[in-house]
Amino acid sequence: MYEFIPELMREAAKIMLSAHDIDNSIDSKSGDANFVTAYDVAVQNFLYKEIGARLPDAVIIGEEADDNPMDALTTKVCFIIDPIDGTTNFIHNYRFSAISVGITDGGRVVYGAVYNPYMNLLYFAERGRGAFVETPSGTLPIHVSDRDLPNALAAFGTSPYYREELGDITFERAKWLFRNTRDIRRCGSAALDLCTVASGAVDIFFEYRLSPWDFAAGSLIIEEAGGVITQFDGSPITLDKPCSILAGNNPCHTSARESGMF
Ligand code: 2AM
Ligand code: CA
Repeated sequence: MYEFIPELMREAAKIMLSAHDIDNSIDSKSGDANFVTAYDVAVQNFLYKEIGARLPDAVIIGEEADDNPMDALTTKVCFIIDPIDGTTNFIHNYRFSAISVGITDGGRVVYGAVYNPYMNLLYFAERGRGAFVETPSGTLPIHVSDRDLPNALAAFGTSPYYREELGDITFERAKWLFRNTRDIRRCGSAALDLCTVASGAVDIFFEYRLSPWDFAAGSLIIEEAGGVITQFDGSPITLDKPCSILAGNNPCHTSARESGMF
């Protein structure tokens, strides 16, 4: 059932790589810095069409869809798709964005794949079978690091679309991590942030509010890579609505939680 997905994502990414005149393809959604381009829509349409052709009964939830069948999450096999995660990077030609495809069964993520076409890295995981990255020189297993917080590299997202509400409290936590780790990073794609945690480059990541398409695939990739992903208060992430995300290796996730900052 999953085998065709990586190939489909590589095909869809050609639409991203062919992008030109992106600034003129922007349409802004509700909220600050919440952009969608004609390319987001084209990648999503391509994935809907191709998945629908192979699995006519598949339920698909996509960031750019007008009306998502969230009710189906608990009962059906669902695809949760972010056609371009890191849209602001994409608009600026920062070349750090990804396609994210998660599959849920009975409300649990059972497969996830995140493809960064600029680096040609395709991260994927199937529940119970570990996490891997397909690189130009072969497929490698990935694992979270074992660094503790003082030796950690920390990453965070700024929730720019809720900057009035979440800006200050986000940067307070980022400042705390800056003081208590080796350094901090902000890459602009939550799906890729989760993959950098899964592959052990980054040790702890947080963002105040993300949507299921940002983290569905990455959450399984982290768990299968031996990491932990929860909301700030330690409760399970929600696939049917936005939530906070705290993800890391076990020691860093535990230290962050015990600090009282999250
Ligand atoms: P996007 O690029 O697909 O929009 C940036 O901080 C991260 O937050 C990106 O992964 C971005 O995904 C995501 N994001 C953007 N708008 C969002 C919104 N309204 N709600 C939740 N997450 C969002
Ligand atoms: Ca997106």
